[in-house]
Amino acid sequence: MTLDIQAVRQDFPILHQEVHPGKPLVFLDSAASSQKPRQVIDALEYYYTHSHANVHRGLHVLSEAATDAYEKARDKVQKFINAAHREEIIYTRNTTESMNLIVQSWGRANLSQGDVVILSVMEHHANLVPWQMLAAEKGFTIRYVPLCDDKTLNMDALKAFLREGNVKAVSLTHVSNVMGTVNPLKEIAALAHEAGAITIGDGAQAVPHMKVDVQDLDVDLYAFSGHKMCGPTGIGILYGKQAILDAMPPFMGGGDMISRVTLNGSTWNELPYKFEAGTPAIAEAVGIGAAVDYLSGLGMENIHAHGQELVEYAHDRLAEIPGLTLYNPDAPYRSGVATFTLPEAHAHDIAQILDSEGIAVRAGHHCAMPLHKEHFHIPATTRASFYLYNTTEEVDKLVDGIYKVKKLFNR
Ligand code: 7TS
Repeated sequence: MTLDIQAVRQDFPILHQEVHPGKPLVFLDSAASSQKPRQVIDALEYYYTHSHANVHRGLHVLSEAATDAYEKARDKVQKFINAAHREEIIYTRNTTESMNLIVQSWGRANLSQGDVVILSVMEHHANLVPWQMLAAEKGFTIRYVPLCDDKTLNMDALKAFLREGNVKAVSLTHVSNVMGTVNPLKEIAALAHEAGAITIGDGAQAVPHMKVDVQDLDVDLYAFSGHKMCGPTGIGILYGKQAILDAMPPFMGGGDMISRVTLNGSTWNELPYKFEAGTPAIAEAVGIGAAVDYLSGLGMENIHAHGQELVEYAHDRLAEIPGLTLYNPDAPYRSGVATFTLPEAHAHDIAQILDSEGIAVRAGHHCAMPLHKEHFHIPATTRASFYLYNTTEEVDKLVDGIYKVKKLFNR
């Protein structure tokens, strides 16, 4: 173990409770939303206790303190993903809002009939539905990259789509929230650029688990959520290369995003404020800054190594269970999740019985309906997802819980 997991667990107050009598919480649903360490909770409390006022508006002490905290958090996020400039970090509400911003701003300005946008069958709805909505209006074509038998992205198919021409954007998840497949985003960005397309990365499941360096990846736009990486809900990030963000029109109009307003029209503020209309999620921005400090303090390499170790262990243990089907690719292309079905029980029944044992997992299509229905041809899976506070003992409890499900259904 590269992390002192017991020490890490002490940082997360929520983990130390029984959710049913005699059943301590085993939280295996961090891909949906992670828990928060004391350090982040304290930062929120400190902010509200000492520094709150609106940002960028008042000349008084508290407004300056709030603005300072809000902007310092931006610097932390910039450093965390190695963006070249602080102006390239836009605060949004979550990955979903970041993707909608990209589609409605960049997409609306750049896409029309005859153009092609490449997505994949493994995308979360956040990187599917906004594109479909705009395509219905603008008439551009969406191509979906299929998967290989080993549940990795079919790179030959992606290359073939790029060769066909007219591709304006390749927008792909960095890590699948269902399979944990890690897509080779750096290689994909190079291929897309060669074909004259921009690359957009959905980093919701990547940033919490691995060192992400946006300059090394050379992605043009990249989205992620604070709440999946130990930060609060209500704060997300859109990273974009400065030249691309500069050329993009605003997504929302209102206060803060303007330079000058007259009754005949308005001009826009500079980056990043052009995309931050209205009073932003100030405390939540401070919270994501604290989360970045926390993760950096433990070391993303250590967090990644721990995640890999847990996932290997979980896959090995789950594979021993008779009849269980796993929906994860082989190493080294996987991260953070163990997703499965049992022939004898529906995914929701499995999750409910596991919950009665204190084990929190998620069941359903995990907002990846096409992957379930049109690729795997199944209605639902059960997903256990792991994070820095999980242990191999918790994986053992999951396995014991699954045996209990089998016993109940095979009576
Ligand atoms: N993209 C991916 C890959 C995700 O996993 C999620 C959330 C999103 C986008 C959307 O993030 P949000 O913060 O805007 O909601 N995924 C999940 C999940 O797997 N279970 O619950 C939410």
